[in-house]
Amino acid sequence: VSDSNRRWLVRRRPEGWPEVDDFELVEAPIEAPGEGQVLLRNLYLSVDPYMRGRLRDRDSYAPPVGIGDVMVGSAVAEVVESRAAGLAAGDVVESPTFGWQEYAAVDAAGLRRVDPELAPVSTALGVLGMPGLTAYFGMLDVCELRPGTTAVVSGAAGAVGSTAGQIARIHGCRAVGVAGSDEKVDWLTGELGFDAAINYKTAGSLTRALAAVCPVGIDAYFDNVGGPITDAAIRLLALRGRVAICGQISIYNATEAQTGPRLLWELVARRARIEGFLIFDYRDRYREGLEKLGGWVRSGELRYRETVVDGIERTPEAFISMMRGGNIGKMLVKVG
Ligand code: NAP
Ligand code: FER
Repeated sequence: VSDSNRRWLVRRRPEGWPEVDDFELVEAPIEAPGEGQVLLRNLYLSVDPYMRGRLRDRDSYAPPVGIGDVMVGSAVAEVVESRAAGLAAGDVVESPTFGWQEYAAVDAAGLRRVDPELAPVSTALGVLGMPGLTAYFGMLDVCELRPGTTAVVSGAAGAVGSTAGQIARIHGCRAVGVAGSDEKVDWLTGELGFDAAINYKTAGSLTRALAAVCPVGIDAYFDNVGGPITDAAIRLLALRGRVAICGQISIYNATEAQTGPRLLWELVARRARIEGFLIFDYRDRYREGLEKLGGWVRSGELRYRETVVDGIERTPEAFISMMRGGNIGKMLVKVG
């Protein structure tokens, strides 16, 4: 155990694409845990698209991160010292409020215990954590998958998308992915068993490319990205098609005001539905989701991949790289 806590503060709000210099690495003393708290040592830090929203000076589901504050983020961490019942030194937990730092003293009440026997502990930030649950509820609840139908996923090689497409397959659907490189497309149609996938950067007309692999239309579209990929998917919706808006990463760094949506007339004759959702609304069902996802991981039906960047000093770089598509599967920073 070192006696200094390296942590990343927000130096300024990004305009457009985030830069490493929007953050500042400082050293602080390690805090002592109070009553009901534990001192945690970070093992893996998650970098996620929602962080771009938290850097904006605008309230959403949570207030923005303040300038000079430790950047927000969840971590898988090890208990160093416990002043809380039920947790002991050496236990591994997931902390959604940990922040971009090496150590934190946090309330035990907000922690989820992670079982190292079940799977590598890093999965608690990916397939067996928030992204996996997002895929699970978005696909099953919002998209209402039915066997034999066609499900399209954008951002398909990322943490949420790679899980969402496999959940479609597990439920007897044709799974089609859209992703940003040939290596990602090969992973989806190879190891992950997607029925088809297209590289949106080289496909030419996205409507034509998607139509070719969805000859009878799209019954469920799980959208992580928005923009032209989503325009194409909406044009191809089948009768009573369902669209789950999970995220719109293609516009998170946009500096111009966005127009649209403007293809909504396509929903009329198809009696189609578009619905946004937020994972936090499913809190009461996380246990169900994690049991299902854990079962599929153990049986080998659900596979996952992680792109791991080594060292807390590279956290902003990892975050920016993820926003630019540098990850296959879940992007993580290995800290401890
Ligand atoms: P991720 O997919 O692992 O990483 C982001 C990916 O976005 C990149 O790898 C990149 O892959 C893709 N991307 C970046 N710019 C793009 C563009 N202009 N067009 C198309 N794709 C682009 O991230 P994640 O954590 O799984 O999150 C995926 C989405 O889910 C995000 O939109 C996120 O905000 C959303 N989300 C929502 C909830 C919720 O509760 N609603 C919860 C978690 C996540 P390519 O190489 O394919 O471009
Ligand atoms: C995300 C994108 C957006 C996410 C949450 C949001 C948990 C919420 C945005 C808002 O409330 O404005 O990836 O993940």
